[in-house]
Order: sequence, then C-alpha cells, then structure tokens
Amino acid sequence: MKIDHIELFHVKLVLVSPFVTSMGVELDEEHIIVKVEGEGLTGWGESVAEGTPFYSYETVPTAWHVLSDFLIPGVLGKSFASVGEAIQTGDKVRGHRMAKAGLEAALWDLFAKSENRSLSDYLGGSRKKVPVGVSIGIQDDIPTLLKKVTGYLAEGYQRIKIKIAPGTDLDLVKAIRKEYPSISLQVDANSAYTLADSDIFKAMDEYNLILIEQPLGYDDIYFHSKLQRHLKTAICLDESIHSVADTQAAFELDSCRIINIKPGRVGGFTESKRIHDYCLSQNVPVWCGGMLESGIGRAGNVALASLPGFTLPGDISASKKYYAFDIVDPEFVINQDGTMDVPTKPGIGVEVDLKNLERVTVRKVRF
Ligand code: OSB
Ligand code: MG
Repeated sequence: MKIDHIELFHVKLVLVSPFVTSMGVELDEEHIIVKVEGEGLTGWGESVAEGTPFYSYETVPTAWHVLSDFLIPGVLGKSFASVGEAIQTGDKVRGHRMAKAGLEAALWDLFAKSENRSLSDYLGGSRKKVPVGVSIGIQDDIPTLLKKVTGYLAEGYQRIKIKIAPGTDLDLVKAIRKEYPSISLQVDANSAYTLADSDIFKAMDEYNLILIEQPLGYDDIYFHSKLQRHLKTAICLDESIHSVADTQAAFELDSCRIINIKPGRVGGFTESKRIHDYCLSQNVPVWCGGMLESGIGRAGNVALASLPGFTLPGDISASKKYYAFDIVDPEFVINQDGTMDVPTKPGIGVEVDLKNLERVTVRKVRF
C-alpha cells in the first residue's frame, strides 16, 4: 500500500450537555481527524488528544506537531506491506501515543478496506454485537443524577459509570444503590484521591461495584497496589496504563484487577491488542474506554471491543449521548438490549459525512 496523501482536521464538537469530572468541565471536545489516501482508497482515524492537558499531557497542538513533523513524514509517499511496517517508522518517537494512535487508526482502516474486510475482522474480533455502558459526569445534585441513570437504563445501557470527586462520591453510590440495588455500577475518580482517602473506597466495598476506576495518581502503579490490598472491589486502571509493560507491572504488584483499554492512551490498536491478549492469557477482564469520540473514533472502539477478551461493557454510547449530530453516517445507536452492532462493511464500516466534518473543522492541512 502506497501512502499518497494525508490530511489532518482539527475538529471541535459541541457536547449536548457539559461533561463534568474531577478534571474539570468540558463543553466541547477538540480532536484531530486523520485522513489517509492510498491506491484510490481512503482511511480515517481520530486522535483523542484534547484541547486541554488535563487527562493526558497531550493536546491537539502537541499531537498536530508530532503528526506533522515526525509521524507523517515517516509514511508519506512510501509503500508498506502492513500497518505494523508503517507504524515502525514512528517508533523513535517516545510517548505522544494519542498522536500515534490517530494515524495508526487511519492506516488500519485503509488496509482493512484494501482487503475488503471489516476493521473488526481485521483486528481479530469475533462478536457481532458488543455490550455497552454509559459514563455519567458529575451532576448538580443527586435527583438530577438519578434521573439521568433512569433515562439511560430505559435506553438499554447495560451498566452505569459515574464520575466521582472528593466531596461527591460515596453519597452518589448510596443514592443509586438505594434506587437500583442490582444494576451494574462502577465509579471513575480520574486520579482525584490519595491513599489518605482509603476509607472512602473501603466504604464502597459494601455497594457491590463492578470496579473503581483510577482512584489515585494518573501515572501511579505502586500506590494503587497499597489500596487494592485493602479492597474487595477491583481497582481498574485507566490513566496509568500506556502499554503491555505497564499492564504486566500492574498485575505483578496487584495494583488492579481489571484494565480499561483506550486505543488513544496506549498508542493505537496494535498495543491495545497486545494488552488484550495478555489480559486474556491472565484471565483478567478488559473493557473499551472512551474519550467522547466522534463516530470515526467510536467505530474503531466498537471494532476493538468485538475482540473476545472485552467481556465488560465499554464506554461506548450512542452518538446522540454526546453530540447533536455525528460526522459519520449512519450514526451509532444502541439496541434495546444494551448492545451496539459492530459494523460489517469494509474498514470502519461507516461513511464519513463530509458536510458535517466541514461544519466542525476549525483548521485543516493536506500533506
Ligand atoms: O476517564 O474514562 C475517562 C472522557 C474523557 C476523558 C476521560 C474519560 C472520559 C469518560 C467518557 O469517562 C467516556 C465516553 O463515554 O467516551
Ligand atoms: Mg477513566
């Protein structure tokens, strides 16, 4: 496959409602859409670096720089036999995994299309439908949260994840459990706590949570092991896991018992698959996290979640949960049984709506 052209689109998508977490308030989501053209075909990917360096150190400008000045020059105008061969050209670049993952995703789509296979099939997925959940931001008050939970359950979502932050944590869990004693429920702290807060998490042990996501430092593995040993509930790491090596370290220290795999955070589908395969070999369940993607990134996440080890529902919600309109056609919808269909057409399996892409693009460049 010869890579003829690459185009970057800096997009800004306005959220249907503010997304509040321990990291702050998000009103819109800025990402980079990557378009790769080769041999008459077009591949699409999404880099989930955000407008702010609050979840990860990467931002749209850092990813734009690393893509433009290092990653794209490595592949442009060259021919490759596989995605693996193409992304090797970026191996010298340390970190900047969201930048790498955006380009890699577009290459996966392009190569899958060149073989007329769906991305799911090309990645080694087997499931036709994937179980999905929903991630609910911090609300103004508990009645508002309960109303949101009720609404999403009515739409079919198989599990509820709520964001927590110091001062708004255990009370939320108690309130939901009072109303819904047996739904699948989990919490995400986005690194807002320290070991001094251990009692809060010990108290959560009474509420039958599926997992507690990233309670401690965003790069920490060691202190999570000190917390996990006092809990019955599984800790799930998100921010701290960037590679299969991090995953091994976390299991050896018993820092977590579940992993949230986000392709952007780990540098793409190739590393995601390695983590998935390792977790499967260790009987550790994984699930696909989300970064408020547009339909382009969502399509990749759905395909990844069709791999056999993704047994827990992903943060993969319907397009309309996030945005008034999506930039793919058809947009993603949830089935009443809380699953999402895995696209079966070649590549990501959905068409990019070029008009809508134009509407959300604030800057673009063609190489
Ligand atoms: O921690 O999982 C997270 C969104 C942006 C950044 C970090 C996270 C999230 C979510 C939303 O929880 C997941 C989604 O529905 O896309
Ligand atoms: Mg998280």
